[in-house]
Amino acid sequence: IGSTVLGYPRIGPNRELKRALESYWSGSSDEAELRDVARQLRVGSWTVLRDSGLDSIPGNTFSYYDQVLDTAVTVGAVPQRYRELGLDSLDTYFAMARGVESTPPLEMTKWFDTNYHYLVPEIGPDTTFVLSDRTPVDQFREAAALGITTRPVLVGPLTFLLLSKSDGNAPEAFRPLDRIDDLVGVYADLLAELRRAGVEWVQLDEPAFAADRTPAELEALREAYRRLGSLTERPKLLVAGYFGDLGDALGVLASSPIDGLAVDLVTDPAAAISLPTQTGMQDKTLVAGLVDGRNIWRTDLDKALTTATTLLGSAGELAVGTSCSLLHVPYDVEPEDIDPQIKSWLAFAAQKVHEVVTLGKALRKGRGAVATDLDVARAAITDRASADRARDSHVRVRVEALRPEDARRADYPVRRDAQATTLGLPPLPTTTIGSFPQTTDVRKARAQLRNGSIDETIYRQRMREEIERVIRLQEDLGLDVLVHGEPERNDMVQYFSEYLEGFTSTHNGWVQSYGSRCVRPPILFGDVSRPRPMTVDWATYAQSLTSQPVKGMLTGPVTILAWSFVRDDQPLVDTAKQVALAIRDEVHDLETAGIRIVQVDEPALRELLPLRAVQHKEYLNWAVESFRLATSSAADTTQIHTHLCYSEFGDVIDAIVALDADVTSIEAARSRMEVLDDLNDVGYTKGVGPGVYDIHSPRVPQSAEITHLLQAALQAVPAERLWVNPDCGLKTRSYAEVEQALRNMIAATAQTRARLN
Ligand code: THG
Ligand code: ZN
Repeated sequence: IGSTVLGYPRIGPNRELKRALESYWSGSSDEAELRDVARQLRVGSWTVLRDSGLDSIPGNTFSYYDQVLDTAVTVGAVPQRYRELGLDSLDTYFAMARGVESTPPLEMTKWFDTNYHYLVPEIGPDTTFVLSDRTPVDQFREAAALGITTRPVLVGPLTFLLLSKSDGNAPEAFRPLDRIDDLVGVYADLLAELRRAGVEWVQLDEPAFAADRTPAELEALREAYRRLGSLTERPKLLVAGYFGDLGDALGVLASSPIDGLAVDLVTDPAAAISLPTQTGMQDKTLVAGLVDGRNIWRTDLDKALTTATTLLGSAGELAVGTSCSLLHVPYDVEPEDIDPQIKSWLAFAAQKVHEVVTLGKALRKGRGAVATDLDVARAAITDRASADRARDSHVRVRVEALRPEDARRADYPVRRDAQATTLGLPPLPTTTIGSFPQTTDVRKARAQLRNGSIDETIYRQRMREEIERVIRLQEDLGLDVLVHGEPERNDMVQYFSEYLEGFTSTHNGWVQSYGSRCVRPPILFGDVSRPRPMTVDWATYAQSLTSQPVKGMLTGPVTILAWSFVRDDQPLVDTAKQVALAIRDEVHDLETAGIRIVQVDEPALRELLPLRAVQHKEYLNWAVESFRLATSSAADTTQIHTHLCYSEFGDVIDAIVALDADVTSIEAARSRMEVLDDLNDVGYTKGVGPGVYDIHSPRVPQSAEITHLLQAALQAVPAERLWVNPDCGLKTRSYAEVEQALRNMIAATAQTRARLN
């Protein structure tokens, strides 16, 4: 294998796939046009990887939506409700991904602790596993026809089942993993077909073993690879475990009859020490994942080579690679117009491929063969390590001086009484989460500001007009706590990063989040501070228009970190404190400007939770502490809200209590208020706004439904503590839906209040 990468981005260097998909979905183009764009993207990636000099090129890394969904289709795990739609294969696939009028899509959730989302396969006792799609074979042939040999990448059978959920018909005790024997049979068929097509190596991704696994799951891993390894007709098997320490799975895989093992030495550097002691590696290829596939910093090639050298002799053959697929980084830093010094510290996918090639050559031919590349890399690493601009002594002094009491507010009853007096809200106060629909006018103004056809003054005027409209609408609807609607923000993390020192951003650094949706994570390169207020003008303008309280809207430190490329030269906890202080300054300025309620959102609180339970406590401690640091300067009379979404809260429920916000709004409509019982169980006694309708659906809830939910909520929470709000921001909805839904929400609240008396 020599040198390789475990995967490559697929959305297109200029998001060609996004455009082609959205055009196909809207009916503006046909299947042939979409397939043509897809083929060009594959050819483009293979060509780039071949020309870069990699020894082994990953194949089957293209996907129209998601690689887990692709795997489900390949093995025949298409639930009956999608088959019944009678659509052709591509549209059945998109129905599973996006839903159709009559049938909602598969559930979507986070791919481990990344910002990528996969579709959750549904597996039951009756799922018929059968090789149903030959895309991996076809794509191998497509590349081969161009003279390019690829190594097809598949989601491994264990990871596939461990990420699946039981389908609706499965008995309580059923686990998708119960079906491993049948599934391995289909993988055996696929491997045989790949072999017959001429495939030499396949890569089976098993990142599920970087998380805690039971002995039974490890046994299933051993048995599956014993079976696959024993097949007579198969390519060589490279199993890739990444995103962390493989624990006991490392030994299981090392002793399995597979041909290669890829390990992530970036998240688990200690594996470099344990690998040489593993029995079974002597007849295998070890792919040392030394180049970070998830972050955008240049690799310290000297250090990587030193690690690689210690591994020489610990395996039958040593190769170098990325820690994981490059799906999680943008394509190319070259065209970016980033400050040249910072740019010299960065490596996106194309640059990382070059790093891997350089490391491979250095190992094979000696450092002298790549002396220039090593010199350039060394200079950049040294420059970054000593760069003044990455350090701000004011920030450091301020962090050093922090005392525990800086992250503590007065006791809740004191705050509650003070806030009751200043705010004078009715029982069951109504509010929204913060954003209102982004109209075409608002988007247009932002685009015009970017391309210079309007100036800052006109832009701000347009935003003010929008804010005034949103305030009047909320007054008309009769909401109690108003918001300015956030017309000035596209992505909240992007918005804040543009104001903060220590961040830079890209023009085209898109990373796939799910399907055709992408994010452009800001790059956090240095000490963080807030030179000037970020939201105060908008919030105070909104407040000047109304006598109702207007909530200030901020994003919390954990979420800012989770959705940025963070520095790797200091612990995340140190960066979190700096970001927390910047938010703290903003909370203070909002308060001084007369804003009486400030919401600090932490939708990504669950997302950064480590894959291993032993690390949860340490993470949750600093995550909670940074939120409290951001919010604890607030006066007793200032009400702090937070909002959480996108997740199951079970693992972080104690942390929600520890955040010590005065009011927490939380996704709940779909789970029928169960989260309130969970909060009671852990002793939560503050304000809570369980979302009373699901904003992710275009469906407008009737007021009777909301009344029902409020009645259910009142079983768990007394009226003094209960807030009424949708379950997330309204940015992605239309005004027609939002107005009607909020009217119904207000009507339901009025009815419920009347019954209280
Ligand atoms: N911001 C960031 N990360 C996130 C979210 C976010 N990660 C988790 C979750 N939310 C992911 N969800 C989305 C939802 C919508 C889009 C992206 C991620 C989206 N993106 C636009 C697109 O692809 O067309 C581009 C947006 C832009 O122009 O900036 O719609 O909210 N950071
Ligand atoms: Zn939300």
